[in-house]
Amino acid sequence: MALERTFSIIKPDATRRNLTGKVISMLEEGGLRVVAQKRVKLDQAKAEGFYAVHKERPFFNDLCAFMTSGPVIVQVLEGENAVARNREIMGATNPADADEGTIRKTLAESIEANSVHGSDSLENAAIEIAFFFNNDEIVG
Ligand code: IDP
Ligand code: MG
Repeated sequence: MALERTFSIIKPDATRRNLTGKVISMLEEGGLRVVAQKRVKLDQAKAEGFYAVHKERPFFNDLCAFMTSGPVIVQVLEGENAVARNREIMGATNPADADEGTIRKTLAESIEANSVHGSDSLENAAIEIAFFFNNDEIVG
């Protein structure tokens, strides 16, 4: 087991429905600790930069429009195997495929408006954390 940090976003569909606290509770109950957090509104450039890896995908423009449609909560989560653990707590990308009890099964509206983002590897977690946070904003 390894203590890791991962990057998380509570997406606009969740902030719009006032589910910020519900999502944080599910993360904490899953064994993760919020060690940095802020509420921000992404602009087009920030959303496109964050999702640059998806720029050739057919849903890229819709995804960036969705992610700039309202406030988001960006977070650094810490815990044992935090990257994989967070992906388990989140559930599958499409809420229809997500396991019972996961955030996406419980809360998500659609494959796009799926309530949370979570890094998919330790390497990407470090890149994504640095995209939003300075080191002095992360307090473990
Ligand atoms: P992930 O968030 O589970 O890692 P990714 O494949 O990295 O899934 O996709 C990034 C985000 O793009 C998803 O969370 C979702 O919001 C959106 N997305 C993924 N696939 C589709 C799709 O087929 N249609 C619309 N939006 C999608
Ligand atoms: Mg992904």
